[in-house]
Amino acid sequence: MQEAGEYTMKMHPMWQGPLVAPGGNRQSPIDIRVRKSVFDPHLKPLTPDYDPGTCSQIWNNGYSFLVEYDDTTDKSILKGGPLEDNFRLCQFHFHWGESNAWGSEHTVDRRLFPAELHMVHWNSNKYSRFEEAVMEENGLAVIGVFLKIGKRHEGLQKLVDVLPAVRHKDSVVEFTRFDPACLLPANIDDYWTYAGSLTTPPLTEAVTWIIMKQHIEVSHDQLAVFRSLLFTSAEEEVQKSMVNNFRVQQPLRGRTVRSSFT
Ligand code: SG7
Ligand code: ZN
Repeated sequence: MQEAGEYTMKMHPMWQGPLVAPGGNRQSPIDIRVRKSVFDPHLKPLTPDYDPGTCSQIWNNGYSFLVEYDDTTDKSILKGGPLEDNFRLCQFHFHWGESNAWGSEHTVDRRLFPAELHMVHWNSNKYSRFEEAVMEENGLAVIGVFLKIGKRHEGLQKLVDVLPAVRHKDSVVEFTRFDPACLLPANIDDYWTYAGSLTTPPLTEAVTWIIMKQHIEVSHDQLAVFRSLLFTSAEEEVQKSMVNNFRVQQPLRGRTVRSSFT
């Protein structure tokens, strides 16, 4: 599975050019070894405070689809948990596999999930724009949520319904009033956190990862709609299904994964 992912990444145009893996010491994603994670009693509850009114559009960027939020003000923010500052929500996206047997970027005791949600936030106390924060050590906070196959997710369905409109790379449609909190699991108090990187170029080591212990359930049919998206633009002759858009796992290199729970 991992080879399939690596292959996709190597073949994908986004991975060509100067932005190759910097080979740093805190790259993502990683395998979370549950019994090696360290309970930290000082970790606070996470307090997302999102305004659905900041939701603006969906964009197929040729790697995933991004649900983008207006981040010119502090209206949709994340604080608490391992974070000292306020982090503004700018977008969320997913990674998924061609089958339900794999697709997540992070794993838990080597267990793979069919998909993983990433909610991307940048530090608005220290920086003024995402582009600035992405280059800095404490610039970004990404919440990761694993998706499992089960019953249909009603909140996600609103999104699934508009995906056919962004089937091709570079297509964008207006998408408003979507509450990102509806995609979080019921229990957000239990999470793992570690210092890592973006999993796509520029792969900068700017991310405080917050990985939810509890997964959310989506139906097979909902994930099938993700898989009907394309890596390719409408002009390209050979169309390629958007699947296996995950990065291979990276070495832990002495990092500690902390948990908010015992
Ligand atoms: C940055 O990292 C951007 C995103 C990218 C994300 O937010 O580079 O890409 C663009 C074009 O906005 O998201 C799916 C994707 O390409 C990757 O973030 S992640 O580390 O959470 N996977
Ligand atoms: Zn991601």
